[in-house]
Amino acid sequence: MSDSRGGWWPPDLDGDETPHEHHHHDGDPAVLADLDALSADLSPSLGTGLEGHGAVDPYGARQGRRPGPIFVDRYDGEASYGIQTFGKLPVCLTPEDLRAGEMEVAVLGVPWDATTTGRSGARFGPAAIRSCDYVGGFGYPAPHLGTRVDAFADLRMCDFGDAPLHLGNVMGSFVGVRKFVGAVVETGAVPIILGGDHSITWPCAMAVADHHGHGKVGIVHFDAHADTAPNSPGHLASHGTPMRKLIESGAVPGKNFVQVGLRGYWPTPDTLDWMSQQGMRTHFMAEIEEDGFDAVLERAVDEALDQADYLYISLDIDVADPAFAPATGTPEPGGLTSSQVLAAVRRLSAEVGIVAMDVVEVSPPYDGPGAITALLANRAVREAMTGIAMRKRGLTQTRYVDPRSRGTLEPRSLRRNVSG
Ligand SMILES: [Mn+2]
Repeated sequence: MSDSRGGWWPPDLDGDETPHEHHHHDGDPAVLADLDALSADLSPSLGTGLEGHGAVDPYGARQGRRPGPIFVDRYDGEASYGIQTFGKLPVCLTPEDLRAGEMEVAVLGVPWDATTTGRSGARFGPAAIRSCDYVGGFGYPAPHLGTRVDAFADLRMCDFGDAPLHLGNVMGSFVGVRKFVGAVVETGAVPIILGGDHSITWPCAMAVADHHGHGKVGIVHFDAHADTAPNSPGHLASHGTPMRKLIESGAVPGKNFVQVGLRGYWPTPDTLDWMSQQGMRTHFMAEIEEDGFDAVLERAVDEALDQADYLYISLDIDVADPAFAPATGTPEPGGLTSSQVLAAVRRLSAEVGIVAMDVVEVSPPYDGPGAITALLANRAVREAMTGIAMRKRGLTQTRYVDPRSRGTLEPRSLRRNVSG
C-alpha cells in the first residue's frame, strides 16, 4: 500500500510486500483478475464521429416540419404557462433546428445516475431543475437584478431535451452522450448540460474537446471532490473518475484544470500526489477558509484566463454546503454558500467566457419539499446565461455590477419625506 498507516494496517496476511496494482481495493486476486478480464473485453473508448447522435425528430420528419425552434410558451403578458422546458424556452430537437434558429445556448439533460457511489437519483435531476421556474422565462422581461442584463432577451436559447441513454450500459450510454453533445457543439451553440451524476462530464467534456481541440479546453471544476480516482477493478467509469479519464485521454490535460472547493476525506494521498504530478491547480476549502472566497475566486479566474483557449465549467452542486444543497450523491459539510456559487459561475461566464457548462449531482429524491438543491442548480444555469449575455454586451470587467444595483447612489434622507 502506498498509503502510510503506521505499518500495522492493513494486516499483511500473505506476507507479500509487493504493492498491489489496485491500491484502494485489496481483495481476492482471482476475483480481481476476473474483473480485469471483464473490463479488458470492453473498450473504454468513447468512439469517434457524430453519426447516430440520437438528436432526431422522427415525427417532425414524417410531417415535413420545417427546421427551427418550436415555441411552447404561453406568455399572457402577466405570467408564463405552456409546456415546462428550461425557462419556457423554445424546444429544438435536431441540430438542424439549432442551426435554423441560430441558437447560441442549448440546455440539455443527461438523466443518468448508474455510476454514483453514494445516493442515487440524479437521473431525475434534469426534470427537477427545469421545474424550478416561477419568474416566467422566455418572452417575459426578467433581467438579472445585479447586472440588469436579460439573457432571455439578449440570447437565442432553447431547450434541446434529454440525451437518449441505454440504461444499464455505461459505455453504450456514454458513447451516445458524447455524440449528442458533439452534435450540439458542432452547430456553434453553447451546451448547458443538466446532470446526471458526475461521470457524464467524461463524455460531455470529451465532445467539447473533440470540437475545439484536445489540449485546448480548460475546465474550472467546482466540487467537494477531486473526481480523479483510478478505475475500480472491473469498472469502466464512476462519478469519481471523470477528471482522470479526461486527463489520461489527453482531451483535457491536468494543467488545464482549476478545481475549487475540495474538502472532506477523499481522495487518498496517492491520488492527491497523482493530481499534483498532472499539474492540476486545486483550491481546497482550507485555502478558501484561510484567504476568503473572493481571493481564491480571483486566482481561479486568473488561472482560467491563462490556462487554455476555451473554458468549460463543471459544477458539482455538492461544492455548496449541504445546508444549501442537501440533495446530492455524496454530500460533504463545510462548503460554499449559494451566493458564492452563483457569483463564481456568472463571473467566469462573463469575464473569461465559456463554451460549455454542466451542473451535476442534483438528486431530487433527497430534496425536501422546498427543492432547494434543484433551485440552486436552476439559478446557476441562469447565472451562466446572464454571464454569456454580459460578455456579448461587452460587460467583461472584473466583478461588473450595474451602478443602480450597487448601493452607491446618493443616500436619500428620510427627512425629505417629512413635512415641515
Ligand atoms: Mn462531488
